[in-house]
Amino acid sequence: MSIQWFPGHMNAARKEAAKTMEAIDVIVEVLDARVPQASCNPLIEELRLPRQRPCLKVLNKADLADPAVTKGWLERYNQQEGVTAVALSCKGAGDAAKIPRLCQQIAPHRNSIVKPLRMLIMGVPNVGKSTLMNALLKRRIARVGDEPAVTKVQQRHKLNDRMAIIDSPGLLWGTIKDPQVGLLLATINAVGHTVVDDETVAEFLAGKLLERYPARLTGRYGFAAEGLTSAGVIEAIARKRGCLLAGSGGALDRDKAARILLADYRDGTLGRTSLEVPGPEDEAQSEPA
Ligand SMILES: Nc1nc2c(ncn2[C@@H]2O[C@H](COP(=O)(O)OP(=O)(O)OP(=O)(O)O)[C@@H](O)[C@H]2O)c(=O)[nH]1
Ligand SMILES: [Mg+2]
Repeated sequence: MSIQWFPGHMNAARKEAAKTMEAIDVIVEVLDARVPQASCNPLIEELRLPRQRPCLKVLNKADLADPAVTKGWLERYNQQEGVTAVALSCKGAGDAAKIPRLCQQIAPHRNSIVKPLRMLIMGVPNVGKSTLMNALLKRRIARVGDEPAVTKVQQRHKLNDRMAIIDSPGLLWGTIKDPQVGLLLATINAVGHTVVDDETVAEFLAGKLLERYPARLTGRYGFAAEGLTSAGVIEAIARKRGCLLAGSGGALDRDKAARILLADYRDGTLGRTSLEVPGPEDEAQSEPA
């Protein structure tokens, strides 16, 4: 199953990003710390490498990820040429304030009124780009929300006389061929709801949780996870939460149970989890844009 979600504004945003990239100094690539590799958009590399723009990878939502795994990802990314990586949470007071300092280190020659430091925030949808910009500006300027494609056009703001920041719309790439990547992106709510249904995503997530964090399922919903399949997890949630289809004589409402699991995962109710771990097989993503 490949996922294709590239609404019209994304096409425009891709062109706009290519143009903006000519006149900026550092790309601030926001990733979701729970799925750092799946949320690395190959399109960003494709745009920035020919222009030799350095990149600060921000593993955002670190408050929702497993800290030990995040550390491993930081080590990996910090070894990449032209890349500096940092983990943070925009929910943490003052965490975002590290960003201008790090960008300044990456582009030390841009530090005056004549040559201000220009930072372009990019990333897949819903990773917290606009939240990060608002945190830096210490004002709620950009609209944010836990759904993909909240931001539709770029927004440029001055941080001070020597620094400017641009927020941009979340970008995906043409066709996400690797089903694992597509489902991880859908799990973090980065993909439009029209292209993948909640039950498929929730079953995928249940499989990941069974593999890595089965005790969280037991702790939250009160069933023994041992021996369950991912479809069995959705059914067990439906039973425990009394999700029944109206007028069906007691058939389980799997869709409702799926939405419960996804909501609990996305808002951190199931605890801190990392759905991808750095391993030899997770070398740089090679999906063509
Ligand atoms: N737990 C947690 N939630 C965050 C963090 N940063 C952002 N969020 C939440 O993530 C959701 C998406 O935030 P946005 O800032 O709208 O994301 P975006 O990347 O601008 O999304 P698009 O404009 O749709 O591409 C919102 O519900 C934010 O409150 C974080 O560090 N931790
Ligand atoms: Mg946004």
